[in-house]
Amino acid sequence: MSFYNTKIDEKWQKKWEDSNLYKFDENNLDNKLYVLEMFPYPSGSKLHAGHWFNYGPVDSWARMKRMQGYNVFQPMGFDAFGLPAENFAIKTGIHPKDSTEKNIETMEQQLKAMGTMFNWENEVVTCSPEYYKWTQWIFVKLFENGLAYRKNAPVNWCPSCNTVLANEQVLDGACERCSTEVTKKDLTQWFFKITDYAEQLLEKLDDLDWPEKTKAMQKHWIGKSIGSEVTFKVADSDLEFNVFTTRVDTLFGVTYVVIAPENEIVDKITTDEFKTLVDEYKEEAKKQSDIERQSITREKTGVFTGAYAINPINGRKVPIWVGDYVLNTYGTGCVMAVPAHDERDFAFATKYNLPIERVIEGGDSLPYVEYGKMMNSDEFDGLSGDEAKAAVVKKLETMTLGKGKVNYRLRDWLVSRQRYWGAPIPIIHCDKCGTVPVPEKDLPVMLPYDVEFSPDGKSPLSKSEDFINTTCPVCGAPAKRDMDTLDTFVCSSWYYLRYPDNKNSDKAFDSETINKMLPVDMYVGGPEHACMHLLYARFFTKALRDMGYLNFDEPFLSLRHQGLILGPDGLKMSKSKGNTISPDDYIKEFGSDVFRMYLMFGFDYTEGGAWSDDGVKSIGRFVDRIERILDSCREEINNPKNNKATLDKAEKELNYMRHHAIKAVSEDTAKFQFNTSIARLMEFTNALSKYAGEDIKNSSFLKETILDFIKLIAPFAPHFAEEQWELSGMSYSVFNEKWPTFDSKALIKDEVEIAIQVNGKIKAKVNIATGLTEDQIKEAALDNDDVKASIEGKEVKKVIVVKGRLVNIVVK
Ligand code: ANZ
Ligand code: ZN
Repeated sequence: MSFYNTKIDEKWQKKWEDSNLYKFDENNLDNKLYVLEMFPYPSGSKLHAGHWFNYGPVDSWARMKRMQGYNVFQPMGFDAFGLPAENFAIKTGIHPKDSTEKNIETMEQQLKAMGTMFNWENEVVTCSPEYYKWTQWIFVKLFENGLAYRKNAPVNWCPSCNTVLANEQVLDGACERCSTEVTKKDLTQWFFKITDYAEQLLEKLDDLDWPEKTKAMQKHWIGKSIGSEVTFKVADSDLEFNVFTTRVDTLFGVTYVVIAPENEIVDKITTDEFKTLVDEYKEEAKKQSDIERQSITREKTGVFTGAYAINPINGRKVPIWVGDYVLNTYGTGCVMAVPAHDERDFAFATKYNLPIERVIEGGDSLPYVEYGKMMNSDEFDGLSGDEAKAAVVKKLETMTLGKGKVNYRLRDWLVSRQRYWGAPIPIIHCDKCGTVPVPEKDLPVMLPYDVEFSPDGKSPLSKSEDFINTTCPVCGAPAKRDMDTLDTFVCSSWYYLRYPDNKNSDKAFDSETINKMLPVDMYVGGPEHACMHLLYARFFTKALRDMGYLNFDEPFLSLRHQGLILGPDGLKMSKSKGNTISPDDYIKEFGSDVFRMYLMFGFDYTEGGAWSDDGVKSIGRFVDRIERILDSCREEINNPKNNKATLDKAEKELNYMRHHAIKAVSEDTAKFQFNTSIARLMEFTNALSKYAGEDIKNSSFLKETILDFIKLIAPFAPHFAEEQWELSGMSYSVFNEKWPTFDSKALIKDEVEIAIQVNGKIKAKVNIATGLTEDQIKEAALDNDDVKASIEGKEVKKVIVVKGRLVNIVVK
C-alpha cells in the first residue's frame, strides 16, 4: 500500500520536469490555450495561501483543458520592480537587487512544489535588463507617438512612501500601500495619455467575458458623461470661460456660476475689493483633498469674486463665485449653477441667499432634479429631455457660444516615481535639444547598483553623478538623464506579450508570433486590479495595436477573480494579527494535492472564506479513503479475472455515478465551480466503495470505471493521480490521456427513488421504474404496505404526483 505524501509529489515533479511533459507545442497553435495568472511580487513574505488559491485551482482548470485536447500555454514570472521589493529592502538593509533575486529563487522553488504545469522556459522577470530594455522601448514608442508627455501638475503625494501616486493608487484619500493620507504637490511628472483611449476602453468592455462587477467598475472609473459646453463672457471684460453641464435644458435657471479656486481665471476676474477674501479661500482649499471636496454631506462653501458673467441664452448678468465643491480637474473647472434643479447648487444658494428660479416643470418642491418640460425659458417652453437639450445646443451653436461635449472622469496615467527600484525613464534632457528619447541602440538604460536608495523625497538616481551625467544623443553636448523611474504598473502592462517570445533580444516581441498566441484565453487574478492593471494593460494593447505591432484589440478575452482566503478567525490574514496560514507547513504534513484540493473544495472560488484546519484534515481522509478503495481492487484491476458483457443492478448504479460525475465535473470545472466538482468526485468515491465491498463480477467494467475515476481526479490531485495511474499498470502519463466523456444512456435510470407522503409527512421511500404513467405511480404508492397502514380507515381525498420525486396522498 502506498501512502500519498510529499515523496510522491517530488517523484512526479521530477518526472514531469525530466520528460518535459508540459512543454508548449509552438508548432501547433490552432488549439492553443493561453492561460494566464497574475504574476506575484517577490516581496519576501513568500508564497501565501492567496497565491495558492490563484494558481492551484487555475492549474487544475488548465489540466482538464489539456486532457480535453488543448495545447496549454501557462507561463509564470515575477513582477519584480516596485515598492514591495524596495520597501522590503529598506526594512532589511539588503539591496533590492540582491533581496529580489533571492526571493525569486525561493518563490520559484515554492511554485514548483505546487506541481503546476508552468512553462518555466518562458519565465519573465521584470527587473532584469533583458526585460526592462523593452519596457523602456515601449516608453519611447509612446513618447514618439504623443502618448507620453511631461507636465507640471498638482499630483498625489504620499508623505510616508515619499513618492507620487497615480490616481488609481489613492483609495479614499489615502495611499493604497500604507494608508497614509495623501497630499497634493506641484511637480513635473511623466504621464501616459490613456485619456486618448477613453472611448475605446469603454466601447469594447461589453464584448468581454469578464465579471460584470469588474466591467462596471472600469466603466465607472472611465466615467463617460454626455453633456454640453457653454461659453459665458465675463461682464465688462473680454475674458470668457466655458462650463460643462449635463443639463443644458436648465440654462435659463442659472442664477450664478461657480469656479474652482485653483482655476487660472480666478485671479484675472477677481475685483480688488474681494481679492483678500478670495486669496484666503484659495489657501484653505489647498488643504482639502478632492475626496473631501466631493463629499455630498460636507457643507458647501464659497466666496464672491466681485465679477459677473453673461448667460449666453438670455443675456442675464449673474455673479461669479469660487467654491471648492467645483473640482478644477473635471470638465472645465467651472459650473453654471441652477439651484432650482441641482442639490448642491440649491444648498449653496440657500446658504448664501442667491436667487432660486424654477425652469423645469414637475414635483412639488425644490430642488427638482428630474427631467420635465422647460418653463420660463422663452421659445423653449414645453420641450423636455433630450429634445430640449438639442434645441438649446442648436441655438447656442448659431451664436458659437456652446456645443455638445462628452467628458470622461478618467485622467492621464502618472507614471514617474521618485524611487529607486524601477525601470529608469529612457529620456535625456538637453539644454539645446530639450527632451530627447534614448535611441534604441542605447537601450537599456541600466539601473545603477550603487545608489543610496532610502527615500527622502528626492529621486535616488539624481544622487548618482555617473548615472545622471551623459551626452545628448542628438547634439553630443553634455546633458542629463531623467532621474525618475517608472511605476511598476508600466512593467506589468505588457508582460503577457513577452512570455511567448521571452528570449527575443532584437525586439520586445515578434509581432507574428504574438498575434497568433494572443489574446490570452483565460486570465485569473485578484479583483483589486479592476481599475489599474486591467485598464493599463488594455490601454497598452490598443496603443501598440495602433502603432502596428499587434493586430488584436483586447489582451484578455476571459477574466475570473479568485476570492480572498481569510484567517481561521474570519479576518484578513496579516502577520500582526498572527492569523496567517503558511502553505509550506501544510504541504509538508499533507502533500500538495491535499492542500490544493482543500482550497478547491472548501471555498467557492470567487468568494473565498475562512481557513479551517478541519477542512484540510477531511480532504486528507478523503485521499486516504480513495487509496484504500483502489488498493482493495488492485488485484482485479491489474489481473481482471471476472468478466461479463452485461451490467447487473449494482454495476448499473456505479456506472450511473461514473457518468454523472464525468458530466458534472466537466461542466462545473469549466465554470470554475471546483467545490461542486470535488463533491461529485466524493459521491463517485462512495459508489466505488460500495461496489468494491461486494463480490466483483465484472472486472473489466471495474477497471474502466476506476481508470475514469483517476482521470477525473487528475486535474485536482495531479501527483496522486499519476501514482495511482502507474499502480494501475498504465503508461505515463495520465495527463496524456483523453478526458472521459459521458454516455447519456448511462444517465437514464431504470428506477428512481420517490418519497410517498401522507398529508405531507413522508411515510415511505420506494424505487419505481422510470417509465411509469401517473396512474401507475399512484397505484404503486397506494399499494405500499407502510402507506396502507397509515391511511387505513381514512378517506383518500386526493393523490398528487410530482414525477420522479414524490407522491402526496391527502386523506381525511
Ligand atoms: C448645471 C446643472 C444643472 C447640472 C442641473 C446638473 C444639474 P457628471 O454627470 O458627473 O458629468 N459639474 C461640472 N463640472 C464640475 C466640476 N468641475 N466640479 C463639480 N461639479 C461639476 O456631472 C456633470 C454636472 O456636474 C454638470 O451639470 C455640473 O452641474 C456639475 F440641474 O450643470 B450641471
Ligand atoms: Zn542636445
